[in-house]
Amino acid sequence: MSSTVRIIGAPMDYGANRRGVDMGPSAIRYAGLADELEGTGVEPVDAGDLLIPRAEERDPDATQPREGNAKFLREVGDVCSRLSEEVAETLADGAFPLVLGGDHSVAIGSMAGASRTATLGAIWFDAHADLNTPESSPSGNVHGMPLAAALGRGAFAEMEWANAPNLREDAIAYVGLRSIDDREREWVRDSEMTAFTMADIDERGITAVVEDALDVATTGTDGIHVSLDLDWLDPNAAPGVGTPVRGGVTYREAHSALERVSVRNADEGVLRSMDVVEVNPILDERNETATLAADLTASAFGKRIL
Ligand code: 5AB
Ligand code: MN
Ligand code: MN
Ligand code: MN
Repeated sequence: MSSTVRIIGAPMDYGANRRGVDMGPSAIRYAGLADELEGTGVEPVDAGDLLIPRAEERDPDATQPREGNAKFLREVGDVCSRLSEEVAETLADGAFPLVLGGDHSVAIGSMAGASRTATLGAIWFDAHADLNTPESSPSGNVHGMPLAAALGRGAFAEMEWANAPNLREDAIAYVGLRSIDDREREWVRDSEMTAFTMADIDERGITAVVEDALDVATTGTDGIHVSLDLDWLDPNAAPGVGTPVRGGVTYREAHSALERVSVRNADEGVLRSMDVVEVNPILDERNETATLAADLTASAFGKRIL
C-alpha cells in the first residue's frame, strides 16, 4: 500500500433523487477524516473537490439513452470522466485514491480510473445491487447503475467513459445485499459475481463473509476497489442516507468488516482504490453518518481500538 492517500471530493448528486448527497464530501471532511487517517500512519493529502454544476441548472432528461431511462446521464458522464482521469493520475503518482461521494454513480469514475492499467476486483458494501441498466431502472437514478456501467451492460455497452476496462466480473463480491429489483435478482444470479446477502452474514458472521469476499476480489486481480455505500449499514447506525433499508449491518459489524480489509491489505497490499458514498447530511443526525464514514474509512487503513 502506498502511504499517501489522496482525498478526492466528488460532490455529485445527479445520480440520486434526493438533494443533499452533494454535501457528503464536506461533511466527511468536517467529521475529521484527515486526522483519522493520519492516526493510522498514512499521509492524507486533500486534492479538493471536482467542480460540479448544480443540478438545478441542468435538464435531467437532456440526453437519455435511446432505450431506457437514466437521469442526468450526460452530467454523470462528464464528472465520471474527469474523476476517472484523476484516479488514474493518483495511481500513476504512487498515491492511493480515496473518493468521497456524492451519490454512488461516482463509483463509475473511480472504477474506470482504477482499472486502466491493472486488473481489478471489487467489494461492494451496499444494501443494493446497483446493477440496473437504463433499460431496467425503475427510478432512472444512475446511482442504482454503477456496476452495470462498469461492466458495460445494456446501454452502457456503447458508453466508453462508463466502462471499467479491466474489472473482472468474477472478482466482484457484494456484501450485505438486502434490497434488489426483480431484473437485478435475475442478473446477479446469472452473473459471475458473488453475492453475500444479509442472510449470509446472519448465518456465518461478518468476519467469515468478508474474508470470503476478499478471496473473491483478490483472485486473479492486481488489486481491489472497495466501494462503501453508507446505506449498507442499518439506518439506526447510519440515518443520513437517501435510500435507507432496514436490516443492515450494525455499527460493530461494519467496523469489523473494514478492519478485515485493512488486515488483508497490511499482509498482501490488496487495496487499490476506495470510494465512500451516499452520505446525505441533510437527512443526518448531528453528522453521525459522516462521522461513521470517516471512522470506517480509517478502519480500512488500520485504525484499531488499541
Ligand atoms: B444506491 C433502486 N434499485 O435502481 C434503483 O444507494 C435503488 O447507490 C438504487 O445503492 C439505490 O433506483 C442506489 C430501487
Ligand atoms: Mn449503492
Ligand atoms: Mn445503496
Ligand atoms: Mn443510496
